[in-house]
Amino acid sequence: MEQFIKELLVAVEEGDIEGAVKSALDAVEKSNVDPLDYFENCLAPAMNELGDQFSRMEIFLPDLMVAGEIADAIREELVKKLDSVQDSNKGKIVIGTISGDNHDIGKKMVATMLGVNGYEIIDLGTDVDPMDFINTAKKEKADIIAMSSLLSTSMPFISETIEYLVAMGLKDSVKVVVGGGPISADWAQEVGADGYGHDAKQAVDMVNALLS
Ligand code: B12
Repeated sequence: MEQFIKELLVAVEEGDIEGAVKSALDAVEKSNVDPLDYFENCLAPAMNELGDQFSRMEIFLPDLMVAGEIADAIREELVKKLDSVQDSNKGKIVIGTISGDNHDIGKKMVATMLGVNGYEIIDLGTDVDPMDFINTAKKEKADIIAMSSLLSTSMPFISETIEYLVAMGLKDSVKVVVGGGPISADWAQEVGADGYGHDAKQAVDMVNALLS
C-alpha cells in the first residue's frame, strides 16, 4: 500500500487527477486491492499526511482543495467496483456534514458504504443546519440521522441537534450516529449519540448493529 500512498501524494502535488485515478484503479484491478481497503489504508492516510503538512504550513489551502477533488474522483471510480448487497431495504438514513463545515470526502465514503450495504441514503450535503437534519428525518420517517464533523468548531452543532431532538420528543424515534476527525467515541456518548464510527467500515457495522 505504501507505493500507492506515495503515488497518490505525488499526484496531489502535481495536481494530476487523471494520474491519481489511474493509480487507484491499478491498485484495485492489477494488484487486487479491495476498494474499501484502498479507501481506508491509502486514501485516508494520504489525506491525514496532507492535513499534517497543512498544519506545519508546508502546503496551503489550494493544495488541500486539489486533494479534495482527487479524493472525490477516486471515490467515484472505486464505488463502481464495490459489490452491493441485494437487500436494499434495511433502513433509511439522513446523512450530512454539520453546520459550518464543508468537508465531505469522508461523509461521502460513509454514505456510499451504507448505500451499497442496503440502506436508503438521503444525503443533505455539507453545512447542514441542525433543524434541516431533524425536519428531513421527520418528513422521511428516517431510522437514522448520521452527522459528520471535521472541524472542532462544527462539533457543537452536533450536540445542539441532539438537544433539539430531545426537546422535541423525537430522540426515541430516530437514532443518531456521528463520526469525523475530531470526534471520539467518548464524546459521542457524552452528547447522547447512539453510535460512533471511526471509519466507513465501522459505520456500516455500527448501523447494522443499531438497526438489527
Ligand atoms: C481535504 C481537506 C480539506 C478540503 C475539503 C474538501 C472536501 N470536499 O471535503 C478543503 C480544502 C475544502 C478544506 C478546508 C478547510 N479545512 Co480541511 N482538511 C482536509 C484534510 C486534509 C482531509 C480531510 C479528509 O477528507 N480526510 C479523508 C477522509 C476519508 O477521512 P474523514 O473525513 O476523517 O472521514 C472518515 C472518518 O472520519 C469517518 N467519518 C467521517 N464522517 C463520518 C460520519 C459518520 C456518521 C460516521 C459514522 C463516520 C464518519 O469515516 C470516514 C471514512 O473513513 C483534513 C486533514 C485530516 N487529517 O483530516 C483537513 C482538516 C480537517 N481541515 C482543517 C481546517 C482547519 C480547514 C479550514 C478551516 C482551513 C482554512 N483555514 O480555511 C477549512 C474549513 C472549510 C470549512 N468551512 O469546512 C483542519 C481541522 C482542524 C480541526 N480539528 O478543527 C484539518 C484537520 C487539517 C489540519 N491538520 O489542520 N479542508
